[in-house]
Amino acid sequence: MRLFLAIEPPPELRARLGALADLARAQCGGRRVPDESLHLTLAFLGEVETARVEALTEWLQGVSPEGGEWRLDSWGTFRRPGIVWAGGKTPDPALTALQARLWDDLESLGLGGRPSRFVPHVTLLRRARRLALDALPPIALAWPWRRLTLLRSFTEQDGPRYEALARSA
Ligand code: 2AM
Repeated sequence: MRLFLAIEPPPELRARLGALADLARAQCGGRRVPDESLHLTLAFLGEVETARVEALTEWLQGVSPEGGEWRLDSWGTFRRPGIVWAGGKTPDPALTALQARLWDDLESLGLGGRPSRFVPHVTLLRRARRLALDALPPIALAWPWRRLTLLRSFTEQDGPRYEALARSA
């Protein structure tokens, strides 16, 4: 099954990010990520054998990050898949340290796929037709976080859907 580790936004922030996604959709076209799917990916694991999921779940339940507050102050794009995202102008040190620590653990569990760079972001649009961010308003949001979620990704006709399998302590 296709898995990833993410941080999910608290409800109020989820709605605010959804409002940003609406603004971006009006400006750039493409597919808006539904509110319930908005997340910050920390580690994309790809296809993982079912037999490994129990060990992953047990590991995650023993992880207890200190948490932090991620400041979102920037729009961004990934050109090739036409992604428009919200994130930080500079990488958040606590998230960067957490991502590195998670990959150390994941590699000890026998999982691969550590990316060469990590750009913390929340994908708001996919397949945008225009990557025109200049008319969008400035972003100033704070995201208090602590818990991590192991999510399973399904592909449905209208895009990906996610199911939470486990959470950190
Ligand atoms: P993103 O939207 O935060 O960029 C679940 O599929 C999530 O994992 C996606 O939302 C995407 O995160 C990330 N993801 C999907 N495919 C990926 C890949 N091939 N490499 C890295 N991350 C990927």
